[in-house]
Amino acid sequence: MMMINIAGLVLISLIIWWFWLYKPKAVDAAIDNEIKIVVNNGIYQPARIKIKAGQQTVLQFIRKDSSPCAAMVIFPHVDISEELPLDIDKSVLLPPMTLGEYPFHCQMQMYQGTLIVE
Ligand SMILES: [Cu+2]
Repeated sequence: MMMINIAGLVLISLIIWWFWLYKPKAVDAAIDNEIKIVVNNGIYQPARIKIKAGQQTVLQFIRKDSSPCAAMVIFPHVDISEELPLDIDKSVLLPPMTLGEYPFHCQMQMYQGTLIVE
């Protein structure tokens, strides 16, 4: 009985960690200068991208997922939506942005990413 309770607790903490606490490491565009983002298996890789405030940034998308879900990438805060061709690098130019965190996603928001402007 005790073992079952412990197993349950471990499972619950794992679920909490995965859904609420776990944040993939952010990739720093300021260091790499150009960020390459792979679109595949329902995730942007990387999904958290640091960019510098007040300057233009180029994100290089490469879409590996042939499903129509992955076909567009949308940056709602800067009014950008771009079609991503399959298996071809696609550059997306972001205008200078102010400090903050901005989500980006596909049309149906299955793919989700975050821009961290700092
Ligand atoms: Cu989608």
